[in-house]
Amino acid sequence: MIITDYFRSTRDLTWDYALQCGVAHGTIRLPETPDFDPANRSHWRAVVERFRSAGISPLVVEPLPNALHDHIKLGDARRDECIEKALAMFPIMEEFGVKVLCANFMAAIGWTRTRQDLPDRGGALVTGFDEAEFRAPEGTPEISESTLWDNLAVFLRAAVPVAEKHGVRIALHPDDPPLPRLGPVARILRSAAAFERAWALAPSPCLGATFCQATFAMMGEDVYSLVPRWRDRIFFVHFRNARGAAARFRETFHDDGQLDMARLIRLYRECLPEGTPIRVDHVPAMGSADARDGYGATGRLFALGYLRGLLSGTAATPDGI
Ligand SMILES: [Mn+2]
Repeated sequence: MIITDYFRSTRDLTWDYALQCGVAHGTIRLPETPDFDPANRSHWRAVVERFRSAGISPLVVEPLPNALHDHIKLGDARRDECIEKALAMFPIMEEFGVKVLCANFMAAIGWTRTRQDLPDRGGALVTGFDEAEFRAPEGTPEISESTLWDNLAVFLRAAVPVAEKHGVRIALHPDDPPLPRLGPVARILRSAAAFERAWALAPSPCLGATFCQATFAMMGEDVYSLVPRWRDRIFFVHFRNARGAAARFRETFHDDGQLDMARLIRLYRECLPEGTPIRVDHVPAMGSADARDGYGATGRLFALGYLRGLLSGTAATPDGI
């Protein structure tokens, strides 16, 4: 496995913390500002060089920039121009050695929590979701399941052949929470069977999954049997723990949820290629200054150390990761 961390594209404290934890590879979020064109090679070069000069090699892009993907997911009037721009990213990713695109297909409402202040051990705070408390934002459009499947098919049939030509792998991220709908919006990537249906839309060795392990667990899937079954499909791992089920769950410290994290790491070691990128996901807020959205800088330190410890404890060689 290759440890990455999730980085915004301009340097902040998380870059320093990750470097201090020995992270040398990045899952990067591209700038979502009007002056950044994801189809422009020199715009990419500036971002990639900023990372490389800090000692971080970008390996994964997450997500597909929302300015493009929102239109693709909704299938609106701007869909085709946005797909063209998305396709133009693949040769650029190839040139810069960015091997994986992590893309979700949650339309209108992205990953969602109803609470960011659930007390956890020692006064740490975690996020949680309870369907009974969820209210869709005013003006959220109505989107049906069949429309979403159609829109996903249009995207994948256009994108997958181009990604394959350039050696880029598209790793679909599950819907979080993995419910049939959130208010007026249907959700489709909410079971293992749905992933297999999605892959059949554009069959290719370059189309697979981001194994956001706790999301699959909240679906009620047996994550321990999915890893060997999807050994050729898991291109990227989100290392995350939680307690509950799709309609009501909470995040936890990485050592404290319902998933057997050591067993999962052993399975990744056994089943996945050595260079598979992994990153920690959704951490508790530790200390009053830490962000409460699951992406706090301090909370990541424990998660990163825990991940590195498990990887070191299962390494083929004492110094390997
Ligand atoms: Mn995830």
